[in-house]
Amino acid sequence: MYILTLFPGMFPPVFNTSIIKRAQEQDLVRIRTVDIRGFAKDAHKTVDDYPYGGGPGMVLKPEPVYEAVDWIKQELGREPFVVLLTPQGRRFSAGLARQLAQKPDLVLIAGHYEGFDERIRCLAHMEVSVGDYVLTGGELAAMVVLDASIRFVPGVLGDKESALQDSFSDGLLEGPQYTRPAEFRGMKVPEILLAGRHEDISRWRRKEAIRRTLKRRPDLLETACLTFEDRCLLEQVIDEEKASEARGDNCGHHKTN
Ligand code: 6GU
Repeated sequence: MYILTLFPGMFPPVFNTSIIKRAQEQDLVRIRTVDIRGFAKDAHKTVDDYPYGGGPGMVLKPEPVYEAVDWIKQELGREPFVVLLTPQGRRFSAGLARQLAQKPDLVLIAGHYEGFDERIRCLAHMEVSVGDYVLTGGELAAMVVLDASIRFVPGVLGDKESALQDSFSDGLLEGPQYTRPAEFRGMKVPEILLAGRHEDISRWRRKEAIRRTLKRRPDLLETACLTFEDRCLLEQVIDEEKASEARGDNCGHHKTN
């Protein structure tokens, strides 16, 4: 995976830490940052210029970006899948992360400044945005895309951490988790988790995942993959929540927002 950027210095602290570091050490992924400025032709290493027609800010020039992508293609000897990071792109998601993780060669282009020359878009197979807000540059977005995608590369996470158990992988949020102590400042861990009946625990976890999704992201339930049993749990949760609302409780030890 290649990241084209004007600020390669932003990446090492992120990539040389934790899971991404381990994935590189195990040769499961190879990440290289490519400094766009290195492909500027003139003595001043110019990568941006004034917009034609006037207006504020600077625009990223096309030549160095094209040159950089050409150089990557030559090095690879194959056509990479090129992603342009822009707030105008397709909204990033777990599904897209999974798709990108399957690409053998990925190039992420992180623009900066007010914008980039429109002709840079022609280089990209896909434009991706990480959300409806504007960042000062595509670097943080590239880190988000890379981090979320790497988790779907086989072997990067252990079985226990598997991305397939995460929030969103089956369209649901994860339920609550606890560790010791069993009681902390009056807040108790649910009895069922302490009792050690594994079937009950699995069922409770699934039910609480459904409850959490219903309360926080009901929109996700419309597209989630729910089994018949899940739908029964959902019915139960809806009834329980109605009853709880009628009683006016604030659901256990968590403060409601
Ligand atoms: Cl990909 N880039 C920038 N600069 N801002 C963004 C974004 C990307 N996604 C959301 N905001």
